[in-house]
Amino acid sequence: MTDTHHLIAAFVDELVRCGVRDACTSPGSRCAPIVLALARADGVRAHSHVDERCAGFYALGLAKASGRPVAITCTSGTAAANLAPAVIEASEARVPLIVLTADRPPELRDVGAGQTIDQIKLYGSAVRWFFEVGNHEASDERVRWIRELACRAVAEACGEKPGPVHLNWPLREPLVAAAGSVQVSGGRPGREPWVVREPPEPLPGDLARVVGVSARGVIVAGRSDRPLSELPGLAASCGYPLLADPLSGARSGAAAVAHYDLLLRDERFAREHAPEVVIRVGDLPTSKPLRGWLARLEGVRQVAVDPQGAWQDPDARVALSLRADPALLAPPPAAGPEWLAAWHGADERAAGVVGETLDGELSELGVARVLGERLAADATLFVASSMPVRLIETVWPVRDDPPRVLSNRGANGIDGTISSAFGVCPVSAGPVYALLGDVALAHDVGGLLAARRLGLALTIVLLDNGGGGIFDHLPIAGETDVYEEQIATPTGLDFAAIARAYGIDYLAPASLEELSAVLGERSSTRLIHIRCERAATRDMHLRLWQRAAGP
Ligand SMILES: Cc1ncc(C[n+]2csc(CCOP(=O)(O)OP(=O)(O)O)c2C)c(N)n1
Repeated sequence: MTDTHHLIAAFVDELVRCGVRDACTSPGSRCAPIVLALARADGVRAHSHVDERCAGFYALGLAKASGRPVAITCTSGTAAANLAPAVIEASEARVPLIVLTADRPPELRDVGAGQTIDQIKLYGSAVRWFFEVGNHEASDERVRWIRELACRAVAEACGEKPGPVHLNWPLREPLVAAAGSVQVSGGRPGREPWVVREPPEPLPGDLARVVGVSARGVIVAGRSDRPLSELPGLAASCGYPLLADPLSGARSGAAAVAHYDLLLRDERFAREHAPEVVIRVGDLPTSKPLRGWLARLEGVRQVAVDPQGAWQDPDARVALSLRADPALLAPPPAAGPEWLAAWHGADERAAGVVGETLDGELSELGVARVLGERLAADATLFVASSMPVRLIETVWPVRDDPPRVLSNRGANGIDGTISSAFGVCPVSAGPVYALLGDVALAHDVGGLLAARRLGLALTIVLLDNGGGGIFDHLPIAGETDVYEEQIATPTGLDFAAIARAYGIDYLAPASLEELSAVLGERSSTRLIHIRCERAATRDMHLRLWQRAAGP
């Protein structure tokens, strides 16, 4: 047992005082001092993972769902490199992670010692702050310093632009301290943090000042750090149609228009319903027709609202970047009622087209629709990049009590979806679901280990269409000599056997009714296997788009 163990124990104690409640660990020898401290600390749940890549994505899910920073540790070498995908997603999606990598001390670097790589600034510009911790004696002075370091790590991760921070810890032997031999020293009375950094004040935004006169406006809402639950009220009060991606948590209320993705495929509708002003809140929605429409609007004032003033403008159309909290917006002057009524009339017709086209069939769109109708208000759906995120955007209805929807849409990777969905489970009161494709499941199949090892209850809805269905909609699908093997990449996996291997329940409903009937149950993790054909899915999309685009 060394001074290092005392210092790490003080550091972890300080993380707890600063609001950290969960930590992810993975096995190793070099990281043992940090793993021991996290696993033995009061007030921290240590979630153990075999694979660091899974651990990173699990931590991401935990942090997204809890709204708290999550600590994560791993051993030296490629273990630390395996956290990179989750660190990058956390940076893009602005999620606070505190990454604590174990490293060899300086005398063992660059001299052929085992499991040693250059870990200095390993994650490059993806972290808000990097710090090489060094080795220190556990004097009162250094205990004070390490407590302040922990506060700073949390403050940087939860700062104006939240994101990951990286602390690299050179650790010398002995790496093990017996239970009860480490004292947690220092610390302010009453479990106060050593340093409190006031969070940035939420800024109000006055849309009345920005818009000025009564105008035909629309509000466009995408993924945000927290559900944009105030927007439906704001949109209703000014009569602006609310075009809200389910990821925004705002597809709700009297002004919401559910089927904008379909409506804006009709060029005439898009032209005739061009607004005079656009208020954009959060990330841009995924919908290609909506993005294209926003990009084409000429002479229309577009205002981007973001608490951190983030640039969400790939087409350079934003005229005003309003740094404001979406919860503190004063509405613009109301538009005339005929404006919203025109959108609603079209939305109702589009809902009819969706109903006719889906026709109660067990299809990818049908499954997405059932989830949108049936998931309870306290449920969370973790939705994969690729088609699942687009399916729900296309067919989810407007609901007064929508379930929470999360996704890894910062960097749009298909990796880590299972692990992130599992990370949501321990911090959610309601049931948790994942919706993903077969390639995404194959990518993170190791994430299934969390079900049994951590005793979690996740309902995985697998849309198994034999490869990456999204590519069937792209020009690459025409390159038939290479397409199937190199791009669509059907995996040929036996998912029932995979479920058995990981000790999770397996169901294969034969109809949407059977699917609906099992959605409510949950006591353990289960895989709901929906078999579908890529060609049939593509045809259904084409039918839907053609009908929506009108004669
Ligand atoms: C980590 C990562 N690798 C590759 C891609 C490119 N990619 C986008 S979608 C996709 C295929 C996904 O297939 P599947 O999960 O079966 O979903 P589907 O397209 O059928 O909805 C791939 C490989 C990505 N987004 N992220």
